Amino acid sequence: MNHSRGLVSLLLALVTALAVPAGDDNLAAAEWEILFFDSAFLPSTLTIDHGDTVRFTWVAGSHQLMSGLPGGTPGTPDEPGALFSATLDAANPDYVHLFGEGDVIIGFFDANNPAQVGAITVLGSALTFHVLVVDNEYIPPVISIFRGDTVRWTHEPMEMLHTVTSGTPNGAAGTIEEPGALFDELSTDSTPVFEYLFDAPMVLPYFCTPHWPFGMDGTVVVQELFIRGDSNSDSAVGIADAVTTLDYLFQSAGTPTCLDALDANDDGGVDLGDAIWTLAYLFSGGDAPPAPFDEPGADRTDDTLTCGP
Ligand SMILES: [Cu+2]
Repeated sequence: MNHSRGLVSLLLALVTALAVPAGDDNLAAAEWEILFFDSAFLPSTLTIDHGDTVRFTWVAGSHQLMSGLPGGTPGTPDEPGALFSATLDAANPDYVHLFGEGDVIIGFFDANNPAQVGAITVLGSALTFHVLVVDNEYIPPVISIFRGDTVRWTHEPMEMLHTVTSGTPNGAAGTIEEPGALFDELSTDSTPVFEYLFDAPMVLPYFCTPHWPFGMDGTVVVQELFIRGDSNSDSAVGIADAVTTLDYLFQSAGTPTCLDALDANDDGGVDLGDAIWTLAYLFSGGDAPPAPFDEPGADRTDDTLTCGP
């Protein structure tokens, strides 16, 4: 621990003495652009992730960008200007808005030309994953999701009767592996869809009661949501997180439960650069960790780091 504290002091001296390199934009949340022509937006509809930003850029004409809908109900997100309002003209050539909340559709329009309306669909963090129940198999047999996600098992038409039964055939009573502890559902032509929302991190095996002897089983891996940079999982990012990362890297401390959180710069690995990123963010004006940051969320980028269970 003392060594890590010493290293923190050294790194702090470095990050405050050196100019902090600007963050790689490729690592950050996406930025989208909507162009304002005389009498059209391009594009007028967008689908983005929550945490992304949209830049509304003036090209021609004079515009009054408003969120919501012309005549939208006061007190709702449709109320004109409830979320944002900005003049776009030659003197004010752009306006940038960060869409923090997901699972919403945000309308926008030009108050100078109210016939011009658009919409931005902001995806939330929870997703539904699909598993096909077919021919003595679950396809795909293993899925990795995050807490809050839903899995939907769909019975292939004309298939024989199957089940979607949590646990293992001989799982110990009182454990998550006990047969049917969480669910035990028929998968048939008359009951073709079963959905389950996973609200806790876990590794859950499941099987088909009639066909497990033929290898019909699967696994759902449910990862925990996390805040990037929050190495010690205390729901905030501070100097102790840099220490936790350094302890893990250099002090043979045990492996933290959420390695994804240690990847402060989201480059897919945990190394010294992550501790430096966190210290630079905290003490010398460096970029914040990429999403999920500030609020817990999922990292669905394709790296090998995981967060529990
Ligand atoms: Cu079956």
